[in-house]
Amino acid sequence: MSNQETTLEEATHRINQLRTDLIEWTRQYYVLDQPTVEDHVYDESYRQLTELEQAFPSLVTPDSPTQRVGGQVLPGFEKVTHEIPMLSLGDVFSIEELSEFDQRLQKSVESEVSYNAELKIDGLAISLTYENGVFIKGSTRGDGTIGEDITENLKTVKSIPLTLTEPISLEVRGECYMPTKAFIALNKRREEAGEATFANPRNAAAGSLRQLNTSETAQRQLSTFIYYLVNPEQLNVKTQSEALERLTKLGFRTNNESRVTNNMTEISAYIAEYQAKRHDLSYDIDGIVLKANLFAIHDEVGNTVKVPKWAIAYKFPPDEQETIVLDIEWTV
Ligand code: NMN
Repeated sequence: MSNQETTLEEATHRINQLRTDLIEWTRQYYVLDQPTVEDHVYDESYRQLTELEQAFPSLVTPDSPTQRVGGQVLPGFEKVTHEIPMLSLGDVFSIEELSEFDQRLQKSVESEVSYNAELKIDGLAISLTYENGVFIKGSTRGDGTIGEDITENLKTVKSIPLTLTEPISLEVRGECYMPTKAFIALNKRREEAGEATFANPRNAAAGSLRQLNTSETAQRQLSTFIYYLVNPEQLNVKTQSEALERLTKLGFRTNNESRVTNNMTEISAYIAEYQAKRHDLSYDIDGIVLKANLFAIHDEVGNTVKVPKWAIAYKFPPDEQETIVLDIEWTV
């Protein structure tokens, strides 16, 4: 397309079409892990959009796919107050302790409790705020009450939608992490450049999110799993498993390994399954999380000062690979 001959009207039309396609392809690729077009098709549309936006700068919008590359140099990170605190989770290290937690909860609500069992992703907790479907603020957990504004860094993370599929206002929380492959590649690049390597993907993700130059964050290939809807009544969902489905439809990446469990036998089976599979996953996990599936139970039992009473984390014991490393260190 020759830009000299392209009118503003034609450019607007073509840009809208390219953005619609690119946003949907990005969602399929980064959110659903199911690309529907080949890379060269995506790359060609991206190139056309970049060229048109260069020729018509007045048509560049903050939610354009081309704005994901970062480029801002931030003076620092402003503080953000979490109106609803970002609590951490209580944790246990054995099935017995988990069973005690379950019995306590069942007793306090006087009914049988089903749990949504989820993987505990080893990353950093983040909070995302949308206004009328547009991403306006992203922050770290910090001390739970006050975190840091990392909006510009999070805009470069491709699995975070800049616009939702519906124009609604909401806050969600989840985990930002570095996939194993990206972590290995990053450390290799750093080693070759004579730079210090990161000890684990979690540290690498933390360092990547706190870059003042956002184009550095953009290169780190971070990803996300969203696992919490702050006001579920807003979307009229009654359970955590329903909330996750709704979040996926809104455009968020959710983890598809979660499962509703109805008793300790099913919970133990889930734990055993993922303890065995953990090194086959493309990201690090350090345990599983159980959340009472019914939101009515969350409201009924509430939180302690620090942790919710309706959820618990079960941490995996050191596995064989780690044990081997420990043994080697021990004998050296
Ligand atoms: O930096 P971005 O634009 O996300 O692209 C990185 C790589 O990912 C490129 O090689 C691109 O082709 C690929 N990609 C492919 C699709 C697709 O639908 N095939 C979507 C997004 C990115």
